[in-house]
Amino acid sequence: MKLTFRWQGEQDKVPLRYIRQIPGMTGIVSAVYDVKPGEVWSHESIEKIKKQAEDNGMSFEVVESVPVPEAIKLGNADRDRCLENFCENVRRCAAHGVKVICYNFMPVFDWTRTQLDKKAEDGSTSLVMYWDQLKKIDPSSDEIALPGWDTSYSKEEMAELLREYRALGEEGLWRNFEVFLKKVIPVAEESGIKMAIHPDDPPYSIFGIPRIITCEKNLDRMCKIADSPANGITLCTGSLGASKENNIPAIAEKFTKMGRVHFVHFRNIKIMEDGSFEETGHKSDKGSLDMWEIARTLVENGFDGYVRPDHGRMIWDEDGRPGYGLYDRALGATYINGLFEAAEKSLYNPDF
Ligand code: DNO
Repeated sequence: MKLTFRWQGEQDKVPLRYIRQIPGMTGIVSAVYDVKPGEVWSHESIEKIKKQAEDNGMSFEVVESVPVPEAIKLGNADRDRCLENFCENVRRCAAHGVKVICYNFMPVFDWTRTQLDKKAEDGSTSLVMYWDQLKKIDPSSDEIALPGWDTSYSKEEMAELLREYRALGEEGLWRNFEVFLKKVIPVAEESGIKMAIHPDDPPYSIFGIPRIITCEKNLDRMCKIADSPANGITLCTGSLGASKENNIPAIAEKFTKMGRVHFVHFRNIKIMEDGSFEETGHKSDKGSLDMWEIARTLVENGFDGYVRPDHGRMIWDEDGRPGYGLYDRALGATYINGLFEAAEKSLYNPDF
């Protein structure tokens, strides 16, 4: 396991010199943030991140994310140009030592939560998705917005996008995903890059917008479209785990055996009776996922890829981007170290 930490460039409140002090930290996960989705990243920008990481004793081998523009997901007139640019970004990342590219294929919104600062009993705050809060939002309104969503669209653009995606539906989105994979995976293969799709978060449709990277069956379908190790997965335990139907250790076992898990986002969530969920501390007994079982399964099936603590709670009065403070993610990192060390030692020494 190679322990990594997300760093959102110079705008990130967490300095690289702090990240390097987390025990076992080998590298950062980052991206070029000042270029619009669909455009090409400059060599200088990619090289700069690499240098910043290396100056701080770490590597930069995982990109999260190269964004997939709506033109590709919708398959509209600008698709071919955007696909060429996406492929060029894959080649350029490879040229600067990147090994894995995490991306997602979620229409319009990335992760969806209804509140970013829900206070827990111990005074910490975290991201939550409560159905009763979500139901209060009228999906036919052209003003739907949730905390954390992209605010760069005007109301009219947003309404139009929602309309187009609802018309496209799941099978339409699969068709456009197939076009994407058939074009990008051969380029990734040639460049030595492993693509690692991030599951939809949460893994079901919201407001009638299709979502397809949601479950084992759909991950299977995706793997078959381009049958190559370059066509892989970011196993985000908290995203897939937000559906009770997803058995995370079973998914981890299957796709690790297939050689398709290249990156792991390691976090816990607590699912409530009605399917709402809260992000919790990483430890197994804080949430619904058995984190030990997941770590052990990955190790026993030969996983040797990149792992990062995912969202953390806000603790110790830290002020920062919800989910991406230093303190709780650092605690998550040390927990990851503990679980993987135990799993590795017990695997190589059965008497352990
Ligand atoms: C949330 C992250 C996601 C992830 C993208 C990958 O904090 O896990 O935003 O970076 O979905 O493309």
